[in-house]
Amino acid sequence: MAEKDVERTIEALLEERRTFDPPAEFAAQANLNDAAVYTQAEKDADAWWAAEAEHLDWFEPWETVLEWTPPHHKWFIGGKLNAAHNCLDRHLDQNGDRVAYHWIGEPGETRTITYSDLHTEVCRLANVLNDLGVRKGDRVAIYLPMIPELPAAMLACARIGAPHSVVFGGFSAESLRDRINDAECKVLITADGGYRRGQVVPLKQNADEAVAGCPSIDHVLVVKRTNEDVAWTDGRDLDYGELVAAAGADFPAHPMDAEDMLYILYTSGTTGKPKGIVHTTGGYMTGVSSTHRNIFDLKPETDVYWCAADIGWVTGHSYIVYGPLANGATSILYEGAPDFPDKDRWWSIVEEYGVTILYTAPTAIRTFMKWGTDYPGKHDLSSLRLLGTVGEPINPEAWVWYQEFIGGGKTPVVDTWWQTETGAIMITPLPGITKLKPGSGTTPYPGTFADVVDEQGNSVGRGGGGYLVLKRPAPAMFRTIFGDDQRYRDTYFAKYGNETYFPGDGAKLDEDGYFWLLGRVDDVMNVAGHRISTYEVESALVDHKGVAEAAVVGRKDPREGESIVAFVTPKASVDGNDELMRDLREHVARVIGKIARPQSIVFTDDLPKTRSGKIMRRLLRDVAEGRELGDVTTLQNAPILDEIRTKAEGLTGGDE
Ligand code: 6R9
Repeated sequence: MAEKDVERTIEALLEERRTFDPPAEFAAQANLNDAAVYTQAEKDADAWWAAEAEHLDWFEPWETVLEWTPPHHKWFIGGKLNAAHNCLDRHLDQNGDRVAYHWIGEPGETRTITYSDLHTEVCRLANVLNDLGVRKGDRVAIYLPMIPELPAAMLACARIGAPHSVVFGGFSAESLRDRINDAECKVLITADGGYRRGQVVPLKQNADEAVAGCPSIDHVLVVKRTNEDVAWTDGRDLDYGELVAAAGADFPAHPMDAEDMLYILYTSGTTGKPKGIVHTTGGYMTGVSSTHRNIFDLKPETDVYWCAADIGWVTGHSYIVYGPLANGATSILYEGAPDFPDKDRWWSIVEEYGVTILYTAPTAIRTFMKWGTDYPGKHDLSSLRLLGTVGEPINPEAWVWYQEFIGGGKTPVVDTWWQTETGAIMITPLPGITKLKPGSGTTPYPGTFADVVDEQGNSVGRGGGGYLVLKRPAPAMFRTIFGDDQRYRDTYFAKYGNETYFPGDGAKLDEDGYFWLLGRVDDVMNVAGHRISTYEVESALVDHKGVAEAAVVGRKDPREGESIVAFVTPKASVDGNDELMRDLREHVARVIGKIARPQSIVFTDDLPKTRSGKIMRRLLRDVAEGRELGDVTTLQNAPILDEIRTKAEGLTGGDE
């Protein structure tokens, strides 16, 4: 097949047939509905961000919006504010009784937490931490399940000016220890345990194991969540509930410099030790509150907003805690798994609480597709008016399914591209303005400058593909890697120079200038000299009616460079047999071209995923090439790999 044909057919897939204009009714009431916002922000990005920053409460105004000394950047120089004050105190006069979180525990209990309740809890906890010697600049580790004490702990730290380092509750003792030691945290806030799929996760036990190797930790504050017996080290371990109940309910929010550190969040690189991503206060709060208000079209008086991520990830930091609280939103906070006690748990929550905005990840959507439409079908989901997705490229089929079966065929779906490093959403539709194309993150958020470039850094232009870059800093972007600025420079700025941030993702620009995010560049395959992204082949597979989820990797092939191996999860009622295999190969040949046809297909009930739900193609590549598996510590479902490996055994011998 000629190269041009390949390009054309791949583009044909990418130029998804369907487009969706903003529904007129939605646009009429949207927070942003005039496309002039894009041109204005492009002309004067500093003015745009300054206007967005004005939505926050500042103790002292800033003098300079942006000071850019590439690769570093500082925002709102001279300004003073406090993140906890912005999330809590400023709402109290008017809206102290508004619900901040409807909390739902996995076993079924609930708690309603108003802004004023949360404020009191945070002030008391700040007093407890202060009594333990935590001062501005000291780091505090947080290792908690999805309970209200988690946002409270983050905000108590923010109130003092002590950067927090939240470690996801699903991480092991070893991961926790490495992260505590890297940031030299003084105090750890954890719980006896948490609930997941009806089981107790032994957080305190992990914490004990970790802290045994953490010389910087003076105290461990323990929330009693499960009330099971746990080991106790007198003097070091303290009962969170007892201390908070006894503490004073006043604690002034410390005025922080706009550039003071708000938190560190570790993200695992593909290799090496995790990177401590550093976020500061003024720019971060501006970015998350602006994007949350505009992209989710938040109406704080009436919306019930649910970001179903875990707070342990950046999505939870920005869009469960800081963004929504800064905007005075009412959120759902759900502790557990989507299939406990049954596979309709989320939909029963949406129905019961009248959720209006739902933000989740493609991996969850594809799982719901696999389970079938009966589960959402049992519930009234008509309260939903806007859906969002983040974390991975969303296949057009999954996007359309989401809109159809969850959004009732009427809601806009915002596909939001961003990273732990960027702090806030960077490429996204604005639901009252943007014409949507399923599978495309559409265009950069106002005040954000992105492009797609080739290996040398030249713009590929409309219709081309290459590497995604950001050409100008945005306020919520990270400032450095904790304790390792050289790694900051090497990882993100070595490729294209100090002025151009390289996120590590591949992308295409279509004829309308829409961005199609293709995932990590490490995942791009080279088939007979053609660069084909795993996303494109996966989308073609998921486009088949029998398929719920697919992961595609390239396997070294002496003849073709790489040959394509697909790992496919059929929908619940579908058999993964030879006929389906033949069908799928033909289907891919038809939608993309013969060149993209998988040489081998392995059917599997599940795919290896990180704990935040991203498919780990690197491990599937190891399986496909019959190698020993690489680092599996961030894997959520390790047993599935053995199963896949057994099924894939025949593969390594070469051709079919
Ligand atoms: C927020 C978050 C970042 C990586 C990013 C990219 C992938 C995220 C995406 C997306 C395509 C989207 N990613 N959103 N790819 N479309 N809408 O996920 O942060 O965990 O740091 O991951 O996730 O590859 O580079 P993080």
